[in-house]
Amino acid sequence: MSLAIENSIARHPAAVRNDWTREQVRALFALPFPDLLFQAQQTHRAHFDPTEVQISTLLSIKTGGCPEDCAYCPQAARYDTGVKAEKLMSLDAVLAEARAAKAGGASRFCMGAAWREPKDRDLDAVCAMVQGVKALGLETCVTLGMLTQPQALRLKASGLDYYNHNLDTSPEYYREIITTRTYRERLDTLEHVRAANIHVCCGGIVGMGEGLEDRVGMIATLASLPMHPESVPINMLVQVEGTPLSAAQKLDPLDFVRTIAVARTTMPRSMVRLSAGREDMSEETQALCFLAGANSIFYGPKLLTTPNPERDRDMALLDKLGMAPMD
Ligand code: SAM
Ligand code: DTB
Ligand code: SF4
Repeated sequence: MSLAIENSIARHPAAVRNDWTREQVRALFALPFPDLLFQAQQTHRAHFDPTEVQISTLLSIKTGGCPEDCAYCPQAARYDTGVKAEKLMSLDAVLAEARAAKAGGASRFCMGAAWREPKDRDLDAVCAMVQGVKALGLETCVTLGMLTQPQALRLKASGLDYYNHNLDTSPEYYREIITTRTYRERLDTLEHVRAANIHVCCGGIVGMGEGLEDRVGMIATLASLPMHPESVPINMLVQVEGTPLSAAQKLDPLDFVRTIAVARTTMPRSMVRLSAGREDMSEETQALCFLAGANSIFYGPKLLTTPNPERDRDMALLDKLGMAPMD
């Protein structure tokens, strides 16, 4: 790292900048682990209580049968993964799950649909779900694929707090992962969400066989958006049999921790979410992720289609670490 950058970070560990270059992000990844973690912790503590973790519960409201070719995804119709295509869930069934999530301690309820993009008719139903979940006193989040500007405005009007739409990886590696929609289309959806005044939840996946430079490119792209996403999910690939990435080269857990630390350092005010992949992660790795600045998790025994740790296991881990869910 150049001395100027080092000095500027050291003097202002908490300053929000949207002009991160690849070189600067690369330099953070190259720091000795103790220096990177120290940096990330200073930044984290300037904005957050390091003992608090925001918890969200996920529900797949429309599972499987997706026309897209995302190489990691168990819900793509073209891969034989054993995930059965289902219809959109009913409002009542969704609200019953949301009530259970609230009783379990979640503060945000995230609803995911295996769509390329929502049809307007589907959006009516999702807007009713958002309204209903919000009325239970939960924050609302949905992830439905690409959105037009009018669709984003409709979701906002129904009370949506967050929209999740990931960049997934670097612009260069993206073409190895998805061919049925472009990186530019993803950025366009993010602009529509932002313009509708909905909070942005946007991150990516590591452990897809990408190189360090792709992790650099992904974080540099996120950290140089005009406004940082309020929430940045960092997923470790869940390898699913039948997907093209089922045997991808595994990522060293310490490189996962580094990715979290660089996300925290470059996006100081964002919630950095330790997302998919916790089921196969040791408690020690998860603890390091929290030390590196992760302050949010998905909570409950299922992500969308794959397993996540049981609630009591997570609560026991937080307790052991002297940490607690955020209100
Ligand atoms: N269909 C919508 C879309 O792609 O935007 C919404 C649902 S999609 C399943 C949401 C996100 O889940 C993807 O962008 C991807 O980052 C993440 N994801 C999907 N499969 C995953 C896997 N096997 N491991 C880790 N993350 C995964
Ligand atoms: C995100 O970044 N990770 C979540 C959420 N946003 C929607 C999804 C993870 C999905 C993991 C694979 C599955 O369970 O199907
Ligand atoms: Fe479809 Fe989303 Fe899965 Fe891609 S990530 S195949 S768009 S459900």
